[in-house]
Amino acid sequence: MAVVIPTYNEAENVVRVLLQVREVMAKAGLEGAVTVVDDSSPDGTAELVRQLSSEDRGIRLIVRPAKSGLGSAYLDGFRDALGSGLDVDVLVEMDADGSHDPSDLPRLVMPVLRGEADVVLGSRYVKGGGWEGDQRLRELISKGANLLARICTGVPVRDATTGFRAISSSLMHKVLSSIPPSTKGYVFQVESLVAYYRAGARIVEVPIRFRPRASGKSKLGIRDVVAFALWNLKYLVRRSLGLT
Ligand SMILES: Nc1nc2c(ncn2[C@@H]2O[C@H](COP(=O)(O)OP(=O)(O)O)[C@@H](O)[C@H]2O)c(=O)[nH]1
Ligand SMILES: [Mg+2]
Repeated sequence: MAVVIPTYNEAENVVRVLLQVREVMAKAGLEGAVTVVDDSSPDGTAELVRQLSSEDRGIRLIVRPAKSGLGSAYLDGFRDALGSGLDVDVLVEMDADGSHDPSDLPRLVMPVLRGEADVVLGSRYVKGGGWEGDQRLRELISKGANLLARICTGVPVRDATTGFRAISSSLMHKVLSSIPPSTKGYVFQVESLVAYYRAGARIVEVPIRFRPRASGKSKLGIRDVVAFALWNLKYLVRRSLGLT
């Protein structure tokens, strides 16, 4: 497996999450690596990861010259994993900030490894999933975003914006070139999901508890929310006109 973690200014979080991911992988017998895609964070995130990667070959680092968005970070990480020559059967998207619990990893990847699913979404909106701590505004925005995405794209899932997911490598091979690298944040999550769905992927949801970020600030803001709404409305129009 290959876990891809995009980072921008996550120096206070990245070491903990990497060590936890590697521990969970070892305990569950999941072979592979975790790759951090850092956009030259001014807080020195990459140096911390480089240090760890010199001690553990299962920790890899890609440094890009400038902040270029979540979507292209994931795509660069996936391309690297698929081209690494390692036997990668499943790809995982995960945040660095502690919102995603590394101990959920086995539940996320096993359906893909067993051949039962092509995409597994870590879902806040199926039984057993949800939000931890005080994140009421984010929860409200997320629920609105998911309602909009379900109406506009027609993809029948509960949590289309989740950033904790597993994707089979063979599916990714098929769709990678059709996912626009330009899209950011929440749009990337929905646009990639639409690509999987249209490729005929078997998509399942497993419950996750989404925790507040451990330290630092969210990089996604009101602009991303507006861009998300506009993207969905445009998609709805194109879909209604039979243009997609
Ligand atoms: N490489 C890279 N990582 C990013 C960028 N924007 C966000 N991230 C990372 O993507 C993950 C999710 O971002 P976050 O700010 O927590 O979004 P939120 O959880 O929706 O508030 C975190 O690990 C961020 O450090 C970016 O432009 N480039
Ligand atoms: Mg976050």
